[in-house]
Amino acid sequence: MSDLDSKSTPKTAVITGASSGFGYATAKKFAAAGWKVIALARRLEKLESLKQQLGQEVCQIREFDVTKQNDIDNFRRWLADEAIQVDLLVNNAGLALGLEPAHKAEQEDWYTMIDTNIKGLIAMTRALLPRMVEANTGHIINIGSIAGSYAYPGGNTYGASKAFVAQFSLNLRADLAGTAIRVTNIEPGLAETEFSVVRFHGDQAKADSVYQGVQPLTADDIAESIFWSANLPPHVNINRIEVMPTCQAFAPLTISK
Ligand code: NDP
Ligand code: 8X3
Repeated sequence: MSDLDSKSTPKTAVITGASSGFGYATAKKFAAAGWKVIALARRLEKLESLKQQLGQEVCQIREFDVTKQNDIDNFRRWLADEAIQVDLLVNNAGLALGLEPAHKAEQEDWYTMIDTNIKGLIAMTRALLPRMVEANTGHIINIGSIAGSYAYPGGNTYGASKAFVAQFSLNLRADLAGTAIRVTNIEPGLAETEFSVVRFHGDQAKADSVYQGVQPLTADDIAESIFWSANLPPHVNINRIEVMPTCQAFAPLTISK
């Protein structure tokens, strides 16, 4: 392929959790810049509306659950059958469930977070990485969280799952040394999406109160960080980006008397 051809071939991004929040905004951002987007999530009707906005030439959608190995295997086979080379995998699908202290938290919620934020993310990576390595091109952008670095009450398993994402991202870099594959972990702080509605099991009023009186990050702010990381020259690897709204900072350590 000549330089001219490679410049005119649109790149392809696979985005998990593209039905709302960061994933949705990221799909729109990349599509506007001429990328092809493969948008994955469980809620097909939300993906349909994304596809309608972006056009079917640009956006392919798939009802997809990152916790289902079958969905991942079928997707990997489909990519190979269609000879689609993935330039960017955004491992964004994830969730927090509950904000109770550990001794009151629902164990099922913990398992769901582990299945989605950890097992889903590693399974997607394991499925798509071999063809990236084979072609010696590609980029994996994981969506971690500041909760993976800083403990807060009720963060328990959610924060731990994002700490996993941080270390897994670094370890991927170690394994991929000598290849052209890039790995980035983006660690947002408070951002207004469906995140809190999900965390509080559909309690919209409780979710709204999280963002009342402050200016949180927006999904577009994070899409911008993802886009910037992905569009730097190939010799530049952003290892991690920690991004908070200005209104958020660090609590002092607690001393109980
Ligand atoms: P949203 O709830 O708006 O979006 C989460 C997305 O993940 C949805 O598209 C949802 O789609 C998808 N998803 C959840 N479970 C699954 C699953 N099993 N399979 C496939 N898709 C799934 O929240 P955000 O956009 O805020 O969250 C995106 C990521 O950012 C998450 O990993 C979250 O932990 C992280 N994050 C969020 C922050 C915030 O304050 N908002 C801050 C730091 C990190 P569907 O339900 O249709 O499957
Ligand atoms: C979500 C960010 O600060 O709500 O990952 O834990 S925070």
